[in-house]
Amino acid sequence: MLLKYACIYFNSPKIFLKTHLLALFVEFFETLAKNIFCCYYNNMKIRSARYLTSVVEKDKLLSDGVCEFAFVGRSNVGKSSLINNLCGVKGLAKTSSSPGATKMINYFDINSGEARFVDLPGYGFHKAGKKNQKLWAGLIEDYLTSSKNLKLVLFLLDIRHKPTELDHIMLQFLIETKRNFIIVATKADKLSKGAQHNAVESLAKAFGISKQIIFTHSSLNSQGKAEILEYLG
Ligand SMILES: Nc1nc2c(ncn2[C@@H]2O[C@H](COP(=O)(O)OP(=O)(O)OP(=O)(O)O)[C@@H](O)[C@H]2O)c(=O)[nH]1
Ligand SMILES: [Mg+2]
Repeated sequence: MLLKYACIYFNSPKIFLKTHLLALFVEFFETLAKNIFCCYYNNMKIRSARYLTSVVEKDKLLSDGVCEFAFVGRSNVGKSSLINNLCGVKGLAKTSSSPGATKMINYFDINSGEARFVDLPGYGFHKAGKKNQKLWAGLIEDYLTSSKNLKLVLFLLDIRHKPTELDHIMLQFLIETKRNFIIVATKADKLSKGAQHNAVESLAKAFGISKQIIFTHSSLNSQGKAEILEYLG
């Protein structure tokens, strides 16, 4: 790039000025696009992460143009743990060994307004009671259908288990609502590398999707963290 500018400059200062101004112009609009449309990340480097707010009503969902990454999946699959691991902050999102820990839509600010992580309540937890399950399903659906700033859904599945009926319903929902998504196969530390490989093959087959959008992850040893962050970037 520098060499190109040098050649242009020595051949014609006027052309250089024009080219330089054009480059500045392009750079300005790229920065503007990055901030407004949140689609020009080069690399997601999480420098800071903090809890922002929690929401239980559709009309309180945030809609201020900051791009969002949402974490969905069954209760206890490891959504909040994944958020904590990606952010490198223990206890940022509340985790629990009993399913049903996340009962609201919890927003986390990334890099002071650059992006947001959205921790959604889990589905399929029968002990939550019918009323709560309905409330949570409604919240998840409201968020996934109405969020204008949702850039990517991280759809989590426990690497040890076959997708449930509800997981298949979620997959169909994401496809029908045309959401970009990746699959994160969680708790990878529970399986050997060979078994992980087989589990990813079976998952791709069961869902009819490419293995390229399936990431394995462990919040215990951070396996897959770098690859997921690179994809988010
Ligand atoms: N071994 C292992 N355990 C994990 C991993 N990720 C999460 N867990 C455990 O799984 C349990 C549930 O984790 P959470 O992160 O709270 O799961 P969640 O999906 O947010 O659950 P809900 O909020 O109830 O929907 C906790 O006991 C975690 O410590 C992992 O990668 N490896
Ligand atoms: Mg949770």
